[in-house]
Amino acid sequence: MTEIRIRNFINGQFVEPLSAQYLDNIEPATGEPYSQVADSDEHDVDAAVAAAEEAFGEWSRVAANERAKLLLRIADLIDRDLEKLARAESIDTGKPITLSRTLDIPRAAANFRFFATAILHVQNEAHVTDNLALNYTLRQPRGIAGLISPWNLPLYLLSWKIAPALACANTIVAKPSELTPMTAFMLCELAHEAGLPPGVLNVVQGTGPRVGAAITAHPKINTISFTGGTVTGRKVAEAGAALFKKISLELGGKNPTIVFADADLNAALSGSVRASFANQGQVCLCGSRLYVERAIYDEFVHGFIDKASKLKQGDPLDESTEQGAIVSKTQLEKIRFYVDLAQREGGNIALGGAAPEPPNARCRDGFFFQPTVITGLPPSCRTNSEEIFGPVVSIMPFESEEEVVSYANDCEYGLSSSIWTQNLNRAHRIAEQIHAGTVWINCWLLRDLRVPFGGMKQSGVGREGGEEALRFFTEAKNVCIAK
Ligand code: TXE
Repeated sequence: MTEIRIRNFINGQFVEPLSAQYLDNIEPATGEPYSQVADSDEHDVDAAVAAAEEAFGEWSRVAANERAKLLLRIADLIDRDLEKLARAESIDTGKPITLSRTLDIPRAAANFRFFATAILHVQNEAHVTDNLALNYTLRQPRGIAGLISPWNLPLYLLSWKIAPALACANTIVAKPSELTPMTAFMLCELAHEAGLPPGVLNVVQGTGPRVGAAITAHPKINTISFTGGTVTGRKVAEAGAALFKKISLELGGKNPTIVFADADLNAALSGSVRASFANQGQVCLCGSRLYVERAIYDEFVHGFIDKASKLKQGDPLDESTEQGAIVSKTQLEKIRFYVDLAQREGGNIALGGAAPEPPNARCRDGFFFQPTVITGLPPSCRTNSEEIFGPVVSIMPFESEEEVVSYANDCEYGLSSSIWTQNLNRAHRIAEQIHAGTVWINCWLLRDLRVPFGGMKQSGVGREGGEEALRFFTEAKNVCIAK
């Protein structure tokens, strides 16, 4: 299998990295390399930028209707290849194939459809300045967009950037995570098959420090959309700021889930177990701090542990698996570190806390970790403040609304939160006070592609989604005509 070589896609062609170097691409479920990924560098980025620059002239003049047709064709091809893509993503990431098939890949197609049609409904503003002038706003493509994405939802998050950038008539130099390069590689084939002109979408594979840093530092790439960790986000922001780039950063989270005693207990249990452990806790929106009102604390913790202990861990390619592998050895070690730290900080491991028995012989060296529940931690400690990004949740009791709001906000992140209560007034009251870009009430991860999406504090800068994305990938120009 390691003869599969994931190459760059530049100017409509698959090409070797100029250095001819490749990295092993490890399958998380087995711990073994299953393909090779181009270990590109700044010279490949230069070649991609040259292609994107050359393509921009014509592409930026293609009618919106034609761009929409191309994006819709890509969406149809993703649907056609759903099974192939889901399997590839499951192998690449370690996530259960059912999750790829039902969530990640269909949503990638939905992203292309959403922005294909959104671009047809854009309105331009006009402002009449008394009897002096008429102003109108032109929204024009910005040029070359640099798109950098992470490993947790590789095709979904990359398409969430590619689709609006193309819809707005930009050209692209994209870099998927070196840990999960396969679906971006497959997407290039589909874009080619759909008839996307050469140079409009370029994908350079490789590591963050070599390819990602070259993209953020490239003077001809004036727009950067990045999703990843906060530490990397800071580097991207610093490099981009020096060149006055327009930057959107979607970073980490340490999201609170708040359960009141008046919640629908069954719904809150199912919702919070899902929020804690979806994709082995490797979703930036996962709830990793769970606050439960004292009156139902014992009953809730009991029910939560019961449900979490029944999640079926297994080979990601097994149809019945609900918890797959952790994306990499490094990430697994990070999770282990935090579980040890939690114990040193006074926490009690109420469930999990270790690697499970390997589910089968194929997976004996895979990166697995049990769903883990920690109780007894003080609200402010490192385990409750730092992003772990794994199947680890800390459950704590609270007494009052005021107290739980202060716990929820006592954090440097502010990406999302979910609140479980039947009291509508309280739900609105709390939603207003929580410092987070998204507040879910009696649900989690319910996404409407039109809503602004992004984080507060160290969870990011800027908003993606719907209108926000169309604004991000265009430059507003005012034309003022004197009367
Ligand atoms: O992510 P990185 P890593 C969090 C999570 C995880 C931690 C580190 O807590 O444990 O981040 O994960 C590219 N210039 N999240 O190291 O490095 C990199 O190649 C430009 C949260 O795997 O942030 C990849 O394509 N780019 C998160 C992308 O940045 C650089 C999802 C993200 O990788 C770069 C992933 C550089 N100097 C991790 N260095 C979320 N919020 O969804 C790396 N990259």
